[in-house]
Amino acid sequence: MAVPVSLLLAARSLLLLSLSSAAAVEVKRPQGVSLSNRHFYDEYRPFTCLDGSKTIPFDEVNDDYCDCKDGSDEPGTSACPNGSFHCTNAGHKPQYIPSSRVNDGICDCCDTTDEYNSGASCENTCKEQGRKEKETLQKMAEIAKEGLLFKQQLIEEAKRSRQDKQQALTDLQKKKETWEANVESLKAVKEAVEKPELEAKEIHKKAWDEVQAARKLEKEKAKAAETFKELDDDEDGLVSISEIQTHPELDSDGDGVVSEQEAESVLGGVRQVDVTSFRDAIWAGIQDKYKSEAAVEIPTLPEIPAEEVEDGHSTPHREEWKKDDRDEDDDDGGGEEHDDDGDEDEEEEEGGEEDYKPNSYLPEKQDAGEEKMPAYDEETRVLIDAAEKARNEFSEAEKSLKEVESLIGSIEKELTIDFGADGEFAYMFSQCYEMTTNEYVYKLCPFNKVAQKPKNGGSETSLGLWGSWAGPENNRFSAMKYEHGTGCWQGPSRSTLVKLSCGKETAVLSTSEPSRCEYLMEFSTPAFCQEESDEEGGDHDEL
Ligand code: MAN
Repeated sequence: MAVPVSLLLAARSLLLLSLSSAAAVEVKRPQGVSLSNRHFYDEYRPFTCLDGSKTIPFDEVNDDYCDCKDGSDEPGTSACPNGSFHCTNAGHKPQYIPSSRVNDGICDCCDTTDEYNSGASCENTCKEQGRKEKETLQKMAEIAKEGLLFKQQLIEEAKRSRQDKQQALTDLQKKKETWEANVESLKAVKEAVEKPELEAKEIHKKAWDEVQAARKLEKEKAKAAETFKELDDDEDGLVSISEIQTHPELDSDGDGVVSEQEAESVLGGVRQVDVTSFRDAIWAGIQDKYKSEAAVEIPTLPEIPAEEVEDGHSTPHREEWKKDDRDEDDDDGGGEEHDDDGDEDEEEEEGGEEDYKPNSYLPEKQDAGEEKMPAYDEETRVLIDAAEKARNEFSEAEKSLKEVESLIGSIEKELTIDFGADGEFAYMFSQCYEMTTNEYVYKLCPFNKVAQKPKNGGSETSLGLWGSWAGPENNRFSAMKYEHGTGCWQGPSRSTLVKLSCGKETAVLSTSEPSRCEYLMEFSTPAFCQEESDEEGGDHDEL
């Protein structure tokens, strides 16, 4: 039956010891020498120090004078500072103690042999200690036995789960291919239906742009006609040179007066124009300069000292209006508006009259700029709906493909992790185990991360991400290393070494921080319970 190596070895040692110690009573050897070293101490020959450095007559062994550098000539006295005294400890474990403790009045060996000449009253406790140790070992052996049974189940489970995962991976690869094909064909469908959709939308938009352009033209015409009416002071249906001259802003040479020639030039070289010529040939040339006679003055303006206005220190409010107006002009591409917008023009000029009506003007201004494109016609709607549907189907397919790819990615990742010689550690993947100390809750999620969280609230600190197995070469799975956790202030990033032991339960047994930001965890798991192996046998009786 399989029992853990360590326990069997210990039990075997006990047995060997009781046998060897029984024999030791019979075999003559110097004080403090073990049975296996006895042959070095032959009373019929000179003694050679165990390090080979010197040979002395045998009667100088244990003569309370240190001859050998390695202390080997005085195993049974305290003469050599580096000597070792062997106690056989029959009934328990043999032991070496520093020979300085020999006959020092303190009982070190359970068989009392270290105090053979001190008069100390020592009691032989080897049997009792051996019994206790045996009990402990038996308990441990039982645990290991049960642990090993668990481990077998874990291995079986890991095998099954690995096969399931591999099967799932194969299925998912197939699904992925299907989704890839789906995505491709749905993309083609989408592109095919988006083309007529775009064309129809463009046609709709173009038609709307045309309507808007026509409306704008109408507005401009109306504005021209309105201006004509305003200029035609004598209402004879013609705008004449003298009527142009009443508008000093149309002066071109900067002398503040519109001369006859200037007025004639404004009128395109004639003395008077009718409404059609004005609208078609004159208005565009003067509309930027022209100030409507109905233009309003902004009420706050007169209160602003001239220097301030010049210095650019006028009130922001007014500046805002001016800016709005300029924006509006830009939007309109310099064109004029029909009647409704007349107020706006009035407002933008500073020399306006008292009929300034900001409240009636503002909403109209907004309405004019924000007229919405009418809804699509039925035919376009049908095309848009079809394209919309194709887009949805395409993006759903893309989503499904991404999901499948991410599943494949995580299964592949899991399959590459080293879960032990027989996959026995696989069961703890995607599990977490916690341990609470006075200050923190520690969390170990094997093959993933270690974290620490203050018990009384606060955020989690990473004590490392899964790095690698970190046991010695002949026992690699005895420790795990988690690295690159949260950086330690003025120090390295946090890391954790997890030492594994055999146990029936999977649990964190202890946590500590042996050096700042370097953590140590003891972790028990049945997966670490091991069977006896021949290489690990041997007599542990010696140095
Ligand atoms: C936190 C914890 C401790 C650590 C210190 C280092 O308080 O992570 O474990 O020693 O930071 O500053």
